Amino acid sequence: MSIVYLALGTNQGDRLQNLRRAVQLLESAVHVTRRSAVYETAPWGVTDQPDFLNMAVEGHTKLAPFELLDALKQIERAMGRQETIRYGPRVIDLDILLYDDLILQTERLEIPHARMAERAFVLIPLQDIAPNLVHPRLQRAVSELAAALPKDGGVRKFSERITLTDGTTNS
Ligand code: PH2
Ligand code: MG
Ligand code: MG
Repeated sequence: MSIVYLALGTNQGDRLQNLRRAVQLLESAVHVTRRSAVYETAPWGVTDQPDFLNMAVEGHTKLAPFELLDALKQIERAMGRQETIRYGPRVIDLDILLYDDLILQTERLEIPHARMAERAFVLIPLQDIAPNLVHPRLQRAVSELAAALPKDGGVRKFSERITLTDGTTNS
């Protein structure tokens, strides 16, 4: 069993509902053990698009890294994600941030996620659930990386928790 941290993002349709659905669909691949709050974040990369909702989850998985990647892509497709421009709008984006202490650098998959240390929309949610987690390449805790971000990262709390249809929350 491996411990993984995933980032979720959405900026099309009913964004909160997209996060709920994604967390539920994730259970087929990852047993989710922690969920961050939900944050509304200014779009990064392509700025002329709607604001995102972002959150992070921790989970346990039996899947190997590339199997997990395939499972996440399948959930994205099941939720109606279309191929669009890089950094463009999307119904759901599911990214692997960390996978145990693994460092993996391939064309198709990079772990830890290549740009996670510069992104407030990743680090602020991740800090909710894993402040002391050490980034295996940078050898810095998530809380340290978050503290080093520029002050106005365009990230504000949107909702303390999401309620799933089974009534469970991340409180
Ligand atoms: N995802 C992107 C590009 N830009 N901006 C925000 N705020 N949140 C995201 O999740 C995001 C983004 C591509 O994955
Ligand atoms: Mg992404
Ligand atoms: Mg992605």
